Amino acid sequence: MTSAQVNTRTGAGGAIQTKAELRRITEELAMSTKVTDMHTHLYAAEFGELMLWGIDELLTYHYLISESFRWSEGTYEEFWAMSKREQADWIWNKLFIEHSPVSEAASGFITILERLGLDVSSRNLDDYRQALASRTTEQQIDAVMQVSGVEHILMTNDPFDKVEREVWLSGGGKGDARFSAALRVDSLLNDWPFAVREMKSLGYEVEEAWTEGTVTEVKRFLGEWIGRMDALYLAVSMPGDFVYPAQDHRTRMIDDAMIPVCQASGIPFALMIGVRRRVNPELRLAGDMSMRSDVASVEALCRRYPEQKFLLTMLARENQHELAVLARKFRNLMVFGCWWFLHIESMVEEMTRFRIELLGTSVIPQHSDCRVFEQLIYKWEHSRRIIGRVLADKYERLWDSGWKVTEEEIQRDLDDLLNQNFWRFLGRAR
Ligand code: FIX
Ligand code: ZN
Repeated sequence: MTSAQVNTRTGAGGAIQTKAELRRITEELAMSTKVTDMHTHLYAAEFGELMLWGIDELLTYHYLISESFRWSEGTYEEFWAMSKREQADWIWNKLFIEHSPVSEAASGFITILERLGLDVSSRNLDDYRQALASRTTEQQIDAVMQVSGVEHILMTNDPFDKVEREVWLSGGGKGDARFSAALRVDSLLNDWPFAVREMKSLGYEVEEAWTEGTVTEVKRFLGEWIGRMDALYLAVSMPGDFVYPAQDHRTRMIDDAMIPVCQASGIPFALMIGVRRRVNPELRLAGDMSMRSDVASVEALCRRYPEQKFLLTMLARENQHELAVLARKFRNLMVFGCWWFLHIESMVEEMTRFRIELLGTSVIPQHSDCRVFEQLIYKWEHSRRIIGRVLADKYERLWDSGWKVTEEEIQRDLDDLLNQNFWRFLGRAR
């Protein structure tokens, strides 16, 4: 923001006159500051079918699928046999018509409709479908980024996904400067036999035994894909029982291959810890559960590799405070986001509050984890409101003691939280 813009908000001189004005400005800037969304499952338009958007994709979001089944006595097979449009109709009836859409994900859909200028009061799903039908993917990306104030999006990129791999191997994937890649390596750590088969089929000479040759080839695989994607970080999600160090495959993979490659490429390693996959396999993607994790394993990694940066989020509420305390001890640790089941207003409020109380503004308070493009609208709007409120409370406390933050300082702090902390941690300050 330029100082000219700053002055229009506060009047002459840019000084904030009252506590009410301090709160208003903070909350307004929290809503309008541009965001870097550092973990999503969104794609640029050139990824074709992987780029999900529109009413039916929104309604069949896996968060809403699991919520709908709470109201159903039908079989899972019946649901999965339906077309996407039928599934969307079914979910709409269960969560929006037969019951009120008060959950975070359901109310988020209403926020999206409203911000897209659709008549929420009509409750006419076909009208909503119709209204979006004439848009192109590119137009919708532009419109949603504009409405949500999201300026830059990190994708989640998996070379073992056939559709995605073709885009990268044909030289695509980097055509839209608003999107960057993150190399996702879950199966290398969590399903090694599968990863071996996949890497072999791509021409890497690996075997299940942890031989010197395999280590060399895994490093070559990681290095080549980081280069091909210009990946900004290496990422993995881990179950809560991940322990480091241990006499196991994960520790060998991290020590011998992943950390050396991250260091050679100068990129952080992002760990998302605390997911128990498929506790109800019938729900497919919606069947994952949260699980408490071992913060001491993160401590061991940060201590052992002080030159390596770690981006860290955990899924269990019970781990959050300890993780924030750990970030006070290790500057190579950046805590980020309120992940998945924590991305609900009460948890965002609680976590944002104590993270700021423990770490000041040196944290990345949120990422969206969106899978469907328009979700950027609600996920960021709901979180921005909370971040603004928490920050305003803290500035008011300072005001009472005679420390008056200026509008420029508020803008700087919000820019750090929503944008710069990520880029600075990467060593790519913008
Ligand atoms: O592992 C992840 O990146 C998770 O965020 C996803 O697997 C999960 O399905 C999700 O969409 C959570 O928001
Ligand atoms: Zn995710």
